[in-house]
Amino acid sequence: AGPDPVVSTPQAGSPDLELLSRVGVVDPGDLDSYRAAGGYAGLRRALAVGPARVVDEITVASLTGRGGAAFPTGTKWSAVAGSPDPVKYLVCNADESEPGTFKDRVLMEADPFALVEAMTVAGIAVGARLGYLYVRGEYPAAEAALLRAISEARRHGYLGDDVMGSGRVFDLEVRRGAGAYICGEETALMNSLEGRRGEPRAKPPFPTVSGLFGKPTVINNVETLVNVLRIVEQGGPAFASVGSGRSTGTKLFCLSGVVARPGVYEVPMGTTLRELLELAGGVPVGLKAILLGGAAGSFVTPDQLDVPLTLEGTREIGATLGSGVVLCFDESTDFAAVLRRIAGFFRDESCGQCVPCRVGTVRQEEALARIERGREIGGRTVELQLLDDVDRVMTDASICGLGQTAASAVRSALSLGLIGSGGGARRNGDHP
Ligand code: L3W
Ligand code: SF4
Repeated sequence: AGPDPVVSTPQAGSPDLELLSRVGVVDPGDLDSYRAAGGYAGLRRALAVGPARVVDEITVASLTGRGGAAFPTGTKWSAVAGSPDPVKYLVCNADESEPGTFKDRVLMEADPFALVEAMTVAGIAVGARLGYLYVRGEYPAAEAALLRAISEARRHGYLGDDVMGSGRVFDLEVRRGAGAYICGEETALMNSLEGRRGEPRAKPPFPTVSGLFGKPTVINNVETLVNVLRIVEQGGPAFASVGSGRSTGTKLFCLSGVVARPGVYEVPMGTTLRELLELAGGVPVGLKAILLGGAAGSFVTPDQLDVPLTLEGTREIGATLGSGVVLCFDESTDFAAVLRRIAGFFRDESCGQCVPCRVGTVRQEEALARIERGREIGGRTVELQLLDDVDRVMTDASICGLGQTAASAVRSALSLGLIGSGGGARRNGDHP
């Protein structure tokens, strides 16, 4: 039992927590162990109160997406539940690939029945009879745990033609990705599920209107879905009472880098970055900057550690919670090399469908490589101006989030002077 030892969860099994309370406690391969820890109480209640009430509870809870964009989950569910189309789908985006993100992996490997139960609640609530779990290709242990859990759930009547004797139909299928970051973008993921190239579609239409196979589709991140269980068990108002402002509930953060105890941590929204670091052994000695939110996020500096970890709080300092990445760097870091590596990642992972991203990610990496090697063409100011121009074009004209955020970390590092002169670069948050 317990999580894969590669990913540390220092708080695993703490009864005070919601998302991690069963991690390391339940045997991920044993349905009885899950039921003994309170499993399937959420689905039982959801079936008792009915789909409309469940959607209401999710809306009242103000649950927002935990994959990075923080869109209100209740809005998505209401739209699909209200669609007259008789065929609808539920999709779980488990293609966790944002560099520095490993929270969904812990949930899937250590508590897979929770995701299966949560998807059953979600599917029945929005009127879908089939759900797909799209699991990152590099997560074979998560896939195996989910396949086992689904098969057990089906065998015991928690999935299938008569879910828990309610007469309701819902089942799940697992699909494994093939290593492309872009397939975490929801419409590229749906194309991949349909057997097409994993390229994003233009939005709108949003998946709630035309998603998988052109049908109304709810697509949610793993952590978002697991939160659903607590909401149906305790009610929307109880969930909304935790957190701060628009940011309700708890959030998983992935701490890595020079932190003393790296791993996945769960804290109420509104906890400060400093308090989170304290849980992981304290503010690292010689801390220089933290990449918050992922490669598509921004750097924050030690004087910003009192920022509350909420959507609003991070926005105020030009950052984002993103998918919960907290990647710590100390003074020995060669930030030019880090930025060049991030830029190389986006260049590699761009699907190439649109010019601003296909060309911009290459130009960005080239300029950063020249800066890293001290081989600037026309001097540092000219290179910074080029990066700024490329940033503007990618942010404004790319089709999807990859191109739109490919310059985000670079922009913030330049504005904070992490690779020397910040001249010519915008400040964190100056640009959408
Ligand atoms: C119905 C409307 N639905 C928006 C839906 C939309 C999507 C969600 C968010 O992600 C983030 C970025 C990075 N009616 C709607 C609507 N929706 N308007 O809301 O939409 P959007 O477009 O704001 O964002 P997105 O493209 O889904 C971009 C992050 O994702 N990212 C990396 C992610 C990596 C992970 C991971 O590894 N776990 O999450 C890269 O860009 O932070 O903010 O469902 O359909 N009117
Ligand atoms: Fe593909 Fe990049 Fe355009 Fe997104 S922004 S569609 S990843 S080329």
